[in-house]
Amino acid sequence: MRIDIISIFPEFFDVLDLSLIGKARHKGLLEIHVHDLRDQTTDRHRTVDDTPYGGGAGMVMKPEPWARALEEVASHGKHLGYGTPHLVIPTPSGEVFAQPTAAALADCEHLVFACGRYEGIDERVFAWAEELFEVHLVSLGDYVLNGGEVATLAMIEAIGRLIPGVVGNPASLVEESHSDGLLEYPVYTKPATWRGREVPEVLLSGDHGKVDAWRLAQAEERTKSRRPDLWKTRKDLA
Ligand code: 6GU
Repeated sequence: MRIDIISIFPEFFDVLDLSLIGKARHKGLLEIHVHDLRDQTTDRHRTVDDTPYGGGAGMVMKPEPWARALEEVASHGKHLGYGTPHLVIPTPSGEVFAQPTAAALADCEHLVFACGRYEGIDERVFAWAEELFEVHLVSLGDYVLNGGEVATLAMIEAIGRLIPGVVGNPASLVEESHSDGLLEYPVYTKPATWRGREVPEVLLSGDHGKVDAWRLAQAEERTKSRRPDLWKTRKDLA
């Protein structure tokens, strides 16, 4: 997979050299390129924002630097032989990003992340971009970040770990929270008694059938109490 990231803070993405994602890049499973939006400006101050039409607080990102940056990455991807690129625009007014979103994006050959700042990007850019990309406006949840950079890092981690070969043991992808609409069951390691607290007896029994049943019951109990929204969806589907 190839990922292009466009941002006015390219240094934000230095952390993508670390850990599993860093290793995946090293192994050639994942290619990530970061672009400075300001390289697409033509004025002396490298201006990317301007005041909003209609008035109001804050600034809006100008459309032209975005169009140039997006054209450049789309045309480069096409030149390299990738299929239609998918453009992900992190925004609190997007659709909520969840595990199925990560799984769908993990199947794409070419992803582009457009990190907005300030009050957002001129709305006309989104419809314009539909001519070159499949466009996804995506939110991490109901809270506000200062820009798309941190959201992009979170999404790249969620997507990247689903690419075959990135996570060492593929079985760990199957058992974790959200892979089946349930939160993950509680886990324990040695010692069996720690500061007066015991590991649940069933986990020491060696009876795999009983262990599986206990884990499922724990996952269900947890989902019911911590995430009644997920629990309801699961019951409605059943
Ligand atoms: Cl994707 N972007 C921003 N700026 N804020 C957010 C978000 C995204 N998701 C939740 N809050």
